[in-house]
This record gives sequence, C-alpha cells and structure tokens, in this order.
Amino acid sequence: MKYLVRGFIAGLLAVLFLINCVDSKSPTEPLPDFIVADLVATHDFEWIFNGAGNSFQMRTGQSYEVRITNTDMHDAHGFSGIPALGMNGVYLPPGGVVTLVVMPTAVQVGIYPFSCSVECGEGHSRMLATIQVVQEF
Ligand SMILES: [Cu+2]
Repeated sequence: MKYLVRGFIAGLLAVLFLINCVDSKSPTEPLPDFIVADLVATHDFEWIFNGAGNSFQMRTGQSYEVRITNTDMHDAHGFSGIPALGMNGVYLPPGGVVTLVVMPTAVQVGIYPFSCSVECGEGHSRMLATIQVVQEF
C-alpha cells in the first residue's frame, strides 16, 4: 500500500511537471525565422496577397519574405517599391518572380501604399495595394 501511494504521488508529480513544461513553452515561443507573403500581379490588373485581398499586415520585429510573382503571361508589371521599408522597385516580366526580404521596426509602423510601375494596359492605374506595419503584439 505504501508503495502504491508513493507510485501515485510520483506519477502525479510527473504529470504536473509535464503540464508545467507545456504551459511555460507558449509565452516564450520564438517567432518564426520568416513569414512568406505571396504577392501576385495578375492579368486582371490586380495585386493579390496570399490568394485574397490587396493588403498585407506585418508586425515589427518579424522577418518577411515577400515573393512577388507576375502570373500575367502577356504583359510585364512592376512593383513600385516602398522606400520607407527598404523595399526596392522591381520589374516583373511575364511569369517573373522576385523575392524581397523585409523586417519592419517600431519606427516604421504605418500604412504603405504601392502600385504598378510599368504601363501595363487599361487597368494599370487600378493596380494599387498596401502593406500595413503594426507594433509587435
Ligand atoms: Cu501597370
């Protein structure tokens, strides 16, 4: 009986230890090395982030890989760039892919519009989109 009680207590302590390990893991969980943002320029004169919408939110202190693809197989487009975020403008030939890396800091919190920098056709002036930088939460 004595051993049974000791065994039970040891088991209980082991369970509590494991719960504590799982619990204490979440607040200190490291940020991912980088987050991929897929940005597509389309034949319909749109910018689309990650399959939906023309805006993307970044948080400060996080690194992002912005992969810009021109899925328009007929016309070139261009990413106008966001100098305030250190993102250069790039020319995107039909089917072209370019990756830009950015890690916003606290002084860069804000909304940054960008556009198409290549006269691509009748919808060119509609090719507007934004990146928003928010404080790390
Ligand atoms: Cu254009």
